Amino acid sequence: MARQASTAAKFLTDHSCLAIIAARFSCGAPRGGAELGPGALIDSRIFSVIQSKGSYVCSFDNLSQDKSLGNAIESSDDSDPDVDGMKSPRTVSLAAKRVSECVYAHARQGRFVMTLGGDHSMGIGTLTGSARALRERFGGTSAELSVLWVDAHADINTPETSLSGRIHGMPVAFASGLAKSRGKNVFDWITETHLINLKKFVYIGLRDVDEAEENLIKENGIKAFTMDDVRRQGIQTIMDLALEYLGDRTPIHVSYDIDSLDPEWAPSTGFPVTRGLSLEEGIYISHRLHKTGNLIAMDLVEINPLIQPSKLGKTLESAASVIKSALGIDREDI
Ligand SMILES: [Mn+2]
Repeated sequence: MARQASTAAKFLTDHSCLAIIAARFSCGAPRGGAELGPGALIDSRIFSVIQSKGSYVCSFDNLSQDKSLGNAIESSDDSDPDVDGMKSPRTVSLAAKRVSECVYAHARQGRFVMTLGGDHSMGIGTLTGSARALRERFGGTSAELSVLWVDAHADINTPETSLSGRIHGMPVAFASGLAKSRGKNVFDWITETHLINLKKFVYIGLRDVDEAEENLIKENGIKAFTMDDVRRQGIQTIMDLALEYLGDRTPIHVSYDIDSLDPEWAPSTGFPVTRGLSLEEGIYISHRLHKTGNLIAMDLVEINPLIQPSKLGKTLESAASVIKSALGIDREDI
């Protein structure tokens, strides 16, 4: 019998189950490798450690580009031509839909859902899956989803503002409805019930944001703490402010891009940016989220084992520390 997690999670009902979704996709990114991230993390045996601590029983779902998308859509340019500048739009849409359905199925049962990426376009799937499950479980706005997006990048471009057309830079736009469906098989599965509320959304760690993204953040009144803010005020104050902004009675989904950490701590990622969070700061964010008792889901994305492979071990260790802390393991006394 599994022991209950140390801080009772208020919005979970199945406290003993940790639903792990391996989102082995890189179709939203300009190069491959991120699809290998979930396997590398699982092989590092972090989840065996988590199970051995007795707090959770882990279940695994494997979603992958090869197997789950099958022959339905080939990701080659020929069979999945650009739509409004977006690259591989149907492939990414279908992958995100599968992630969304999988997250939803677990979250609907009141389980903690941990999605391992994969590129960050899968955030479209994770956030929409959580938002839909919570609307069904609690109805209306009484327990509307809050999101903490921990990332060097804002990932809020729309197809119109994106310079690259890569959907891993657009998940916040699609999950919030800022970017809409582009016709058949291009995010047409996203309905009102899937959408997150940008008034209940906070960024931490930003330091590489396009001008268009800055405008979108301002126009939509989104709470954003940059790395300059973290350096000026300290991570403790930033977390105080972030949690105060989101409020006490709200389920929280954290979407954690490993590139929020400084490349010193997480070199094996596609778009590293200097001046990032220290590992200690990254762990502190998770720790504070755990302590709220409101955390219901976590994404840990953008580990790319093909980049700086000799430093993959360090990247995985950092990711494991951040994950364990979010689950209340090993960091009880910070
Ligand atoms: Mn990201």
